[in-house]
Amino acid sequence: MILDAQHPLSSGLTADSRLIQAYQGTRPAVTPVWFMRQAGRSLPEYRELRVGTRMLDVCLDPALASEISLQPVRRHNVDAGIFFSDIVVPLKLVGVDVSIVAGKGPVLGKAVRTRADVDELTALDPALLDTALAPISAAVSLAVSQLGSTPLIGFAGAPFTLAAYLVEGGPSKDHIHARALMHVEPDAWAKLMAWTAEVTGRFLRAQVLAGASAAQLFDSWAGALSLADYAASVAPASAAAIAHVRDLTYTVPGAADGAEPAESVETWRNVPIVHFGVGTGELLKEMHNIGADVVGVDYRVPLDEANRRLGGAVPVQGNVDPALLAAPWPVLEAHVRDVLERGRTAPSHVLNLGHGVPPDTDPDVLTRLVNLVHDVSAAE
Ligand code: 1CP
Repeated sequence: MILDAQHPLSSGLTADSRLIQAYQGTRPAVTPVWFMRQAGRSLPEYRELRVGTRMLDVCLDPALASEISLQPVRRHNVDAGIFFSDIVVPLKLVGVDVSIVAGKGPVLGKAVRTRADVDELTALDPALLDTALAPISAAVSLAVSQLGSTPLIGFAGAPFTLAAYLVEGGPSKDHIHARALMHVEPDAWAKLMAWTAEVTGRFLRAQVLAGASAAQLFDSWAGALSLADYAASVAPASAAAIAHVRDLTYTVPGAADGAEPAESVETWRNVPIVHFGVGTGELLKEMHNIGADVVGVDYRVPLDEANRRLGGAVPVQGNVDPALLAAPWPVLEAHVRDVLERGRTAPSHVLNLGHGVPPDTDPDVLTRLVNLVHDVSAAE
């Protein structure tokens, strides 16, 4: 499907931005930078807005969700906004009993542990999201209208990471119940994954249609899986989730001018899709193969090695160790320069953290880091 003419990728507003260039595999003159979990926790202006509110209520309030998405862009001069929401929002909107407990994370009213539990959950009709996602679309449109030429990244949880919360009933270290269900009840597992892929895929598509210029799938807990289990029991559902945005295209404005007819086909682009996981060094190739354009790398695998594992042809995103944000500036600076250098081995690189911003991070360190990345990469 072609994005409508007002979409910032189609209108050309964000299509030439550093972020979209890098995601499309072209190295821009200056390396783009944004931070996972940049919206929220570490910003005093976020904590001020959040007083007396519940996380999921805020996610469903378009004015608040939009404002929080913009806060880090204003403050840090990052090259992208990420939409403020949570991976469990589409579960809530389709009727799952889930809340976000402060200091803990998503907690389910009832864990999905048996075949009967899966049948009960999957009886909730994902088509309900056609209307239930309206506040999400409204929040994205509002944020995009204020971001101008800075792209907004839409996101969703990958089916495994969502299933991990559904089956465990909340946060978990080893995801043992989810991994057990995969083998004890393979049919129920497949049904759960297919349902989750549809729910999360619709959430992602709604954000892109409302104006997000890129889409990131977070498989935060896929690092708990062996490569064999990932490939057989998880990757097909992640591919199904991504398929909800894989067909969305735009043309690069003006690029067809003067081009030979045969060249003009090259002006068509897919909305770029990023796939990120934690502890997924062994899975990088599979994570690319499910239909991603860009692979997000956590802090454990250096980018030159990640690039080698990916065959040298895939744009990478990452991977400053979030722990180093607390280190003395010269230590952090040396680390960031090293990440930039290793990132130069890949076709293109978007600098990010290897996981989210820790809540106690000094926001001024993030601003200084953005300037460093822009200055160092511009001088190369
Ligand atoms: O009260 C609060 O402020 C709650 C803290 C919080 C915030 C700010 C949660 C609860 N979610 C969010 C927002 C959020 N979640 C964003 C938008 C902000 C941004 O990135 O700038 C995004 C992209 C997410 C995605 C998310 N939620 C992931 C994937 C990314 C990752 O960090 O791995 C995961 C795993 C979640 C679940 C979740 N939601 C909240 C918490 C504390 C957690 C993790 C819990 C756990 O450890 O299992």
